Amino acid sequence: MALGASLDGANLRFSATVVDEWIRCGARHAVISPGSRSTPMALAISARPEITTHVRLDERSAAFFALGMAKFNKEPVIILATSGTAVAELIPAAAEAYYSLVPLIICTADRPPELHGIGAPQTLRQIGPFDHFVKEVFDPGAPRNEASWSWRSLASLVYSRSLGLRPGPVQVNLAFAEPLIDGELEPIAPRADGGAWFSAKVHLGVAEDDEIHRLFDPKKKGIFVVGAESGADLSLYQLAEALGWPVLADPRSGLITNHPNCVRYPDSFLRSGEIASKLIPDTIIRLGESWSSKVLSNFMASSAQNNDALIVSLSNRETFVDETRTNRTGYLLDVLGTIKRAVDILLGEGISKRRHAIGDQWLKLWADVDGISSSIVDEILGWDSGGAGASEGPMSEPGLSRSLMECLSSDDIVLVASSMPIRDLEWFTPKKDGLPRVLSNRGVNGIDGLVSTFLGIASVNRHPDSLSVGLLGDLALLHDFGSLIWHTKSHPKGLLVISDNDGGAIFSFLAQKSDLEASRFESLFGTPHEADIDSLLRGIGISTYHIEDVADLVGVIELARRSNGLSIAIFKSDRESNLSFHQGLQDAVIAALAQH
Ligand SMILES: Cc1ncc(C[n+]2csc(CCOP(=O)(O)OP(=O)(O)O)c2C)c(N)n1
Repeated sequence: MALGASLDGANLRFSATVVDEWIRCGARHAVISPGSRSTPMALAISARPEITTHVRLDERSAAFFALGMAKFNKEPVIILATSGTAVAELIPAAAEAYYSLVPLIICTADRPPELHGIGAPQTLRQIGPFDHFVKEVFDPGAPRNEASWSWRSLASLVYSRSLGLRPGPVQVNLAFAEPLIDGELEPIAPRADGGAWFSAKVHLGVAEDDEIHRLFDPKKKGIFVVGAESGADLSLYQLAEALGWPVLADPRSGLITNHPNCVRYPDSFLRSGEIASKLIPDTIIRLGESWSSKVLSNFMASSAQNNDALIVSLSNRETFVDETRTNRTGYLLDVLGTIKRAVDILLGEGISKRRHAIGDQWLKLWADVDGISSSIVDEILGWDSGGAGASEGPMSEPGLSRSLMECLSSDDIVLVASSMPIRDLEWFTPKKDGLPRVLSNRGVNGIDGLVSTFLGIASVNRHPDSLSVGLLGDLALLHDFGSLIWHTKSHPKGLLVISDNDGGAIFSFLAQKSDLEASRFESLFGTPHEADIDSLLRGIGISTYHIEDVADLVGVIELARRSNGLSIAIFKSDRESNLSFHQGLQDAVIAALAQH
């Protein structure tokens, strides 16, 4: 059916072909923000039932929403925005996606070249705004039927470039000449077998056996430090067991377990210089992204600088974390295959039996201080790891993070904000099996776009037994409050937990807090918001729950599980007591360690 005055039909035929090809590549979700110039692509996307089309007015929210979906599914999501400032609104999410290696296909509708530089409305230079935040910019120019032979190749190349060894955003600038609706949405023919026109395959190798012997030397005192997206799985513990090395795993790694080699509280016990000096390793094997703990990264750096520890990163993505510039080698390889091969080699050689003299003592040193730290953290946060569960009483911010991890299951998912929540979660998540999956926007650590990222995650988390939970500060909520005002009746099922300490608690932990006079600190850093969050939410039809203790949290989680929509729970805290609570907790751990 003709959709409008027919010219040569290239706009719609091009758009229909590109979308058809993306579907053949695997695309399942698109987020569209309204605008006129993007019409051909908006019509092409929304015409296809294989793609779930999400419409979001605010492009900044739209892009973060797409980011959340892409993070959750680890597959590219299409974003479509119109020309002009709409394009610039996509930059924050593109930056986060670029640095956290999340695939996005960012389509920016544009006017054709002849309308640039002459004062045409809503027209700006669209090649360049993303600068370093996209892997590649595709600018095929206004669609021409003579170039239709290239359209499927273009689309599949765009898709595959968003993936690969370094997934990330790509931009496709779509110049459309008028009439925008110029014919029919009829794609040109696909490949005869119906498959994608082009796909890129990546095959990473396993480390050579002699390399494995050098890396995983049971005569050495080694540690594994594991963060998000490590490429490893629980078989790492077989290797750690064979070597007698501890595994320092953060909640985002998905590798915290009850295994004896799992070490959970390095941020607490490495604050003691005396303890840290006894734990200096010969070898540090880093897997995945960095932790937020400065204590841990300083420990690794000083082990390398002062004691010649060898730091090696293993990665199956084209990126190596090295926040203190102390890595000696980075290996781009099949991480899991290498771990499994190392286990075979070490067990085959009976290494695990021979290493006892070093390995057992070395592991015991770590396990002992971790155990002492654990008992103090448990006691102060009111949790009995022995099985009695939570004690009664008011909760702290660390207690909130800890309790959340205790109360959720491995089917659930948590998006954690990059201010205090990620630190509390990293530092106080218990050592136990069956923890939820944890995601965060740690590419560039923005406190922006977190509500939209959460809504994106929740909207694709369709597992009936899974609850999506977001743990955010009050400023992060208010920063992205606009995302909540749309589609309030169709928000996805999920629970947002807001730690409301009336401002940015994280700044209380910095030197600015002690160096500046209180009023200056408050106005520049603490930034109390003076907003009545309950009323704001009520105003858009969302009622809130309040959490004061673990029982409240358990109740709210149960309600959220039964609800089909968005639940928001607020935990009222204050920044001063949060600071002293943290200090008291760390002091208590150090004091307990000193007694042993
Ligand atoms: C987009 C952006 N702007 C500013 C910052 C700097 N910043 C880091 S944390 C923070 C305050 C966060 O406050 P809140 O969300 O309430 O969390 P809390 O610190 O209380 O845990 C700010 C402004 C940032 N990371 N990202």
